[in-house]
Amino acid sequence: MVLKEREKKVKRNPFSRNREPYKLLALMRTEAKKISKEKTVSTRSLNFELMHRITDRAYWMALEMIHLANHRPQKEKGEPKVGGHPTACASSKHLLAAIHLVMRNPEDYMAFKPHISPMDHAFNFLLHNFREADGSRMELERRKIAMRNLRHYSKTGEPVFQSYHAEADPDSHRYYPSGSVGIPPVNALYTSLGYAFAKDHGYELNEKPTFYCIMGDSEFREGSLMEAMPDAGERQLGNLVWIVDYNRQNLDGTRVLNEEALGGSDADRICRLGEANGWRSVKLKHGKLREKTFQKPGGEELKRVLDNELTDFELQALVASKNIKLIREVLGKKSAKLQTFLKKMDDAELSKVFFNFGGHDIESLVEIFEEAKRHPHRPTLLVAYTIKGLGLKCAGLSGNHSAMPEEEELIEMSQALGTSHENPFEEFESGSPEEKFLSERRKVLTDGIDRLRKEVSERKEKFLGEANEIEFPTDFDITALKFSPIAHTQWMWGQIAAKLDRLAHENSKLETENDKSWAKVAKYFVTMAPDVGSSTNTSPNMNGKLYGDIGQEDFEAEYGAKDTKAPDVIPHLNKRTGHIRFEIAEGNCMSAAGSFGKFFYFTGIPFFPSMTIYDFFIKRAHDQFYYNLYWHSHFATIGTPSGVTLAAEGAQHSWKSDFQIPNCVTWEPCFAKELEWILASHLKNHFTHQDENKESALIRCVTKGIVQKEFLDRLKKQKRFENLSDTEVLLVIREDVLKGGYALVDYQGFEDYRPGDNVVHLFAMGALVPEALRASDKLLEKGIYANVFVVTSPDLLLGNFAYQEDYDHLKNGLGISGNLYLHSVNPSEVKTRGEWLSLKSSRVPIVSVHDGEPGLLDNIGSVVGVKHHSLAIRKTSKSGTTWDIFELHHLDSDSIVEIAEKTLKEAAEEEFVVHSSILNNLN
Ligand SMILES: Cc1ncc(C[n+]2csc(CCOP(=O)(O)OP(=O)(O)O)c2C)c(N)n1
Repeated sequence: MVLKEREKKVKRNPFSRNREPYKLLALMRTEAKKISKEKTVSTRSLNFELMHRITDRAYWMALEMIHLANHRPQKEKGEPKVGGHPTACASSKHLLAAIHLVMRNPEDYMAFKPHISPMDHAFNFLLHNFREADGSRMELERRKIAMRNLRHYSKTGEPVFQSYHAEADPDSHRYYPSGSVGIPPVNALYTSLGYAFAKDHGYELNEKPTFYCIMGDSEFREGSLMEAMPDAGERQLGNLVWIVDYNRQNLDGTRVLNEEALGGSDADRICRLGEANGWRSVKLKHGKLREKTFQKPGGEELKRVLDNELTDFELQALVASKNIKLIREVLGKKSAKLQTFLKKMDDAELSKVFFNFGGHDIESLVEIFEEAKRHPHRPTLLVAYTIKGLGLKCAGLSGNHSAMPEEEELIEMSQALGTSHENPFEEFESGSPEEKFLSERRKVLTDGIDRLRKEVSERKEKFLGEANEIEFPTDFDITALKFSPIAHTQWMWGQIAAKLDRLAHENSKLETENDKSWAKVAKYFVTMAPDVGSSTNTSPNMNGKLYGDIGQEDFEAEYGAKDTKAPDVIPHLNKRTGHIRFEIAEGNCMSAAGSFGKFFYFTGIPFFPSMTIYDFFIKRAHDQFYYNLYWHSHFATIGTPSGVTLAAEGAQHSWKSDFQIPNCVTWEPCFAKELEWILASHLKNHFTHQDENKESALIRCVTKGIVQKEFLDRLKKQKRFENLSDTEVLLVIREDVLKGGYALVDYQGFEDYRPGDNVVHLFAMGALVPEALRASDKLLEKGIYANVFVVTSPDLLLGNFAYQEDYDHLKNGLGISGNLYLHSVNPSEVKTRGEWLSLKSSRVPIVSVHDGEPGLLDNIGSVVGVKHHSLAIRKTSKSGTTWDIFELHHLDSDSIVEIAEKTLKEAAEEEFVVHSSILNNLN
């Protein structure tokens, strides 16, 4: 159907002389046939009644899990409630049943809304799909312990479940962590793109996963999902299935929408949205029983009334009433014709029909999921009508989001099911049809997962074995640097990215040992950008090398209309491509970086995505960024340009996104060489898997040119480097750069250098280092020795990572201390109090200067215990030259000089109190 639609479109295209679209169509057709043969199951052979019984048992187990989590014996007074979401589990239970009991293949991925995780655990429990941390299957007794430990903190290694899907859960195989709604389905989308990218780049992955994502109807209002929808459509991600659990309720209650204004229900709006964005949309309102009823004489009127005469709000009120007499009356009022038809059904029958919502009909769901597989180039969006709390007394009630059934209700349920409330996690009896079915299913799913995990882990081991043989260079040998006296860090990023892109090309000339080493891994380096690739110096990676398909011919080439001064932005599906272009959709690009950065974890292919983004706009993708880091994804974010250095762009752009989140190291290099070292080290650590808890890098780059010569010139003036060669000096400094900071100017050993008297430490970061150098020179003219320390990573030198090591590099590496210095004792200034003498003394004070929020560097003083003034961005900015703007924020060299003198004076006012006997003893 879709193929035909597409064929028609291509034929109608008056310009389609190019044969490529037709080739593509042929390919799509063969693939579609193959997939429908390989993967589809005949629904006729399936026993759906039995699956409903298994689902009832699984649901009851999920309720017991939540009940146990909320009734722990050790609960202390004042402890916040534990919670859990029985009603959301009910609304999704049949969606999950169709996936777990029929559709799910070992290679498939699941991104499900957070609060249905107990339902997942219950199905996985029955499918023996729990694993120990080492990947081995979990034994029954430990599986039962895990079921009792929802939302429990494991103190002695007992298996537990986090509140929402988590990588640490025993059943986490190919689940996306959940918690923040609206994000995981987008990550699933981009993992799907990752598979397409891997396939088009010749990687051997013998899997064709489907990506199942379940979300709530209110969740579906999340901007992140809207942002990603056109991307999935255009990129033809046919293995993606988004399922909206359409229960017409959210946390705050029933969703009351203005259907008149929307031109229909929200379900209709969602379906239109899907179609408009290149998806196949399916609205599943009615279950099989209703469909059968509609076929009876007069039944079509029931369908018409249910489809057209009830708003969602009215429908929901009837569901919540659970009053079948009222339901009969209301339906009858909508259509006199219908009254006669309804009379043919008694209350029990009518109730079954009325409450037969499509999203609770496993058979209908399986049919739709099967159909999705027959459209390998079009993602599927399913809107499934469900009932929140189905099976519970609170079903459909507006405020039931966190409602818990009372213990009596659970006991009643267990009696109806023939199970034991005291001993809830018993499997079906051996020999029962349910157990037989589950045991067959385990052979496909759980055994298959074992095989897949083995395959992936062998691929990982093979790659790591090879990577560990590589002598990773410490830089990229960017020769252009030698001819670029003034260069900026964004330029250097472009040089490195372009070089890796060149080396990724199989036929590239490998001229040096450096080339040869990087060439072994360069193909895994993927660049991406949300419409800022060319303005962040990434053009060489883009030019004719964008990955993707346009479904039409290159008219620019045909009409001789190529802009030869700009990168060629026609995408291709070939191996030579290494850049993924995004619209202005920072969230999408960030999620893609996260998903590609998890590729090694899932498949053993170690992609290292690096995205450029204007630093200011990282906050647009903050939630996605956090998700990626929480997920330990391996990727680099190049925030560039950044801060007020972007003065020409004015006020709004000039604020940095300064955040500290675990698993990410933030960098802000100044000299181009620093960036080379930083990226080289990150790549090496990624490929050799030495980046635990530092999987991601956020690197701030700027477009302000820096005189590169100053780097070595200043270093070589230091007394400690007097007899060392350039290479030896750089070797020492590289180590410090990678630990978070280094001394660029160090007057130690100079004549008349007196800490506690005429010495101040200046800490500077990024583009403000030259200002600190100028200030240091000016201070020297005034007889003040101002050492300049360059902060390359605030995280490593002063943030969480430093905290874990008691600021070792700051204190011991750079030698910053709170020592109190006493230079000379001028008898006229000594105050005496009895036998105690009070002497004037001082420590070496600190001034820091950086382009960012004060909190980034303002703890140096408190860490070592000295006076510290932090020059930073404390107000919104303006347009102007960089110098104007540095002055506006008091970051310029004169402001540094002024504050350094003031701080020195303040520091000199300290007093050193000592007992006279100590001084006497010293004599
Ligand atoms: C981004 C985000 N915002 C808010 C929440 C808190 N929250 C969890 S579930 C929920 C309601 C979800 O409603 P809906 O999407 O309709 O799903 P339902 O629970 O009705 O199945 C909310 C607001 C969250 N987890 N993530």
